[in-house]
Amino acid sequence: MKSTKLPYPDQDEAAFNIEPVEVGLRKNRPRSKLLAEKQTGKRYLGGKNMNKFKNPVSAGQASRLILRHYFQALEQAVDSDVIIVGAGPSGLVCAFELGEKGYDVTLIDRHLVPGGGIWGGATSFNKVILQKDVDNILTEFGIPYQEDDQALVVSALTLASKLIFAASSHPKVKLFNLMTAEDIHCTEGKVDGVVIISSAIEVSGLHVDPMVLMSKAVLDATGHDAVIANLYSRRIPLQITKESFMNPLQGEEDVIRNTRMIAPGLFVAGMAATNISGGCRMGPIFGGMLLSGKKAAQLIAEYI
Ligand code: 48H
Repeated sequence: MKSTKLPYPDQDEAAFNIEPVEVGLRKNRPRSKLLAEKQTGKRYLGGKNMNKFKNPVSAGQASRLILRHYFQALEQAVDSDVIIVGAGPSGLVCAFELGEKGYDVTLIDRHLVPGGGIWGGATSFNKVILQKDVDNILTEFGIPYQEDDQALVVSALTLASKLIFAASSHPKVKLFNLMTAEDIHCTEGKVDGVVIISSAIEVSGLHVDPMVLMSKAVLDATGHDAVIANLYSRRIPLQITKESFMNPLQGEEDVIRNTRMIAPGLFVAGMAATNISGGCRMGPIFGGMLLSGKKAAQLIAEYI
């Protein structure tokens, strides 16, 4: 094997990975690293010092920081402008849009991984289809797409992760996963809060009391189950018509039309809107979900 003199005192072969490197392209890499890469034709990852942290974090420090920051966020969520229940496509888009408008948004989802029904595409084939009309929304969220046969094709994984990233990293949005909405708070007929419980407690069936987050408006974006709308209707009956047959051409327009306020302070979007107003199903076509989230944000902003 050809021996090469490397420019670092603590150099060792293990510091180089096996991928060939296009030397000279990474202009802002230090000259000495570039030289090392040029000599070996491999990416320089660092010397023996890689085995040590300059700023180690202890277990106690990690626990303290997690508790401090999580409960700081949860305490702020006790009073927010809008609570969105369900972080599927419609809820995520609505949360981001309201955050962009300057509202304090609390977004909760009962599952470990938000994203709702996006991840699996259609029957686990992880692509989703959108109308060309929503190319500007995909661009807004930095989601790459391919145009084919007069429609847009997107990776379900990219769509889910980009929407989650946009909402969860927005400074005005607080996203809590593993948090279940089990009831609603109502004052003089107006919905103004959500009763929450840790999903772990809900799943375990333990007898533990929940607590309440308050807001000026609540969005039911819980998908097919329309959980919040049904909780309301159990006390003050709404005229609820379950979703109709699969018909994407109609269903995609139904979901936008049915995105609305259904009781004072209570809004519906996405499949929840379809599932209380008798709209058609639409399968793996997602343009309507994104537009429903946008419309909900606009209606809620006008209301509060
Ligand atoms: C907290 C809850 C609770 C609760 C549920 O189903 P989703 O993806 O919702 P939408 O409406 O934004 O998108 C629908 C779309 O994914 C879909 O299913 C389509 C297009 N189907 C077409 C067809 O023909 O079937 O997400 C809802 C989210 C989920 O992440 C749930 O975990 C969450 O709501 N959720 N969160 N408390 N009680 N119930």
